[in-house]
Amino acid sequence: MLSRRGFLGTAALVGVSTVSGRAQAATIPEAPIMDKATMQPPLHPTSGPDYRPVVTLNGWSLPWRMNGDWKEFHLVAEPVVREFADGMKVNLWGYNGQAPGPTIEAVEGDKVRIFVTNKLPEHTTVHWHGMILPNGMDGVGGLTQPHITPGKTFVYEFVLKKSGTFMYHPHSDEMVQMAMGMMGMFVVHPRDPSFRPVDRDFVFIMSTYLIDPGTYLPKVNEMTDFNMWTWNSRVFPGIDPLPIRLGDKVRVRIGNLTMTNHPIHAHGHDIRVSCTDGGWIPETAQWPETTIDVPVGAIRAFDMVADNPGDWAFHCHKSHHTMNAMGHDVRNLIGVSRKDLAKAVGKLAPDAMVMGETGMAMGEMEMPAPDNTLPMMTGSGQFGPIEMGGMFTVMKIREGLGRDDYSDPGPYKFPEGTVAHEVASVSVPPPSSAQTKPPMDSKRPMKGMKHNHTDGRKM
Ligand SMILES: [Cu+2]
Repeated sequence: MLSRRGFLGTAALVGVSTVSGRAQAATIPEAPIMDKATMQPPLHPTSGPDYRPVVTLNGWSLPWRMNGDWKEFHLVAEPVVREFADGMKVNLWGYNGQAPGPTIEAVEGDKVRIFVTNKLPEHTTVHWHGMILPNGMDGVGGLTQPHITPGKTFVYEFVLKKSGTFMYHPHSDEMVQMAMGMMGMFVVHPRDPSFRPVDRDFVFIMSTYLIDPGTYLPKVNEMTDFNMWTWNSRVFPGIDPLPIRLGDKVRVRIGNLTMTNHPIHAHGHDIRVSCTDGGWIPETAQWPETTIDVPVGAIRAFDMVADNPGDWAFHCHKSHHTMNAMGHDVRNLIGVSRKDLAKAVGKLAPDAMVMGETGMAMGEMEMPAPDNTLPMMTGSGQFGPIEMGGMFTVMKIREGLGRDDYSDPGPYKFPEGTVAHEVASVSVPPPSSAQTKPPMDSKRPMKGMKHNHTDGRKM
């Protein structure tokens, strides 16, 4: 919920257009603050042209007020605590209480006035990624404007020339500020509501972090070796599912402000790129896909018809990106006797993790977990462990969901006889351990090694 920390609430903010005159025009609208990382219901417009609002995974849309014919928003850049999933909180920088910041929604042709207050310990700016606007509103510190020093408020004013999907982020000490989570999505709805309308419109932005297990702060100088792959600074199982009514037309808009591309894969449906940060793709130029690559510093929105009921996995297809911390720098020990190796490794590095001898599936990895981190793969479904993390969630397509109902409908009830199952009459013997042993005598005790019992906590 929005906190009322001295601020106007949604209802009070939206559609208020009473202010006019020099004194009032100089006032700055209150800045709503969000204190939760759960998906907030869509924010329907109560003034101006109508549109179907988006829903931000684990996020919210920023309320505004009308001031004459200007739509006014107020972003506050500030340190925040973001929960990545149950069991892990991270000190980030963000906007209005969360990282990423709230989604800004407006309509093509709107005049927007966006106040930005800097409550960070260093200067910042806001760049409106993909927007066609006057040069002096582009938010590049030093190049197109002075940096916003701590404690100051700047105002950006521009007209939204085109509809589509955009982002905002600092252009000021970028490496640090984006690595600390400063970013958000900016959706501009078409002025003509009959232009490619959809029933459900989801939004999220991708960011990555290197956060050592047991610590609370990202290492901002890292360029390639991240261990937290997030959608809206959340990781599975902390990422909201996408509840969808069977038959709905669905749009998913995805921004990428990480250091690498993400091939986003939808199960059970074909999807088509409908929009990028450059604009709408003509329908004649679209083609069916099941995986859409989202390049660095770019947006891909895809449309689909949700005509296949079920719990459909929806994830980045880079397998390391559906893992949480501690999944890296682990040696491949498939086929190696773990008993001897765990002893040897445990002696040298008591907290080290040893890959299971048959793989890394749930139950094969054992080690004590430090505070404030997450198992590398986790989550469970109605049939057992899901063994995922990071950039993974589920499209839950169900008959008869209410129009604005985004609550989790629970696990899918599979029609009888439609689930893959064990065949009782055919039995294949499991590989004997002798077949997978390395060609050395692993039974011989290793010199100087003692048993090192862990506390048995499973990953
Ligand atoms: Cu990825």
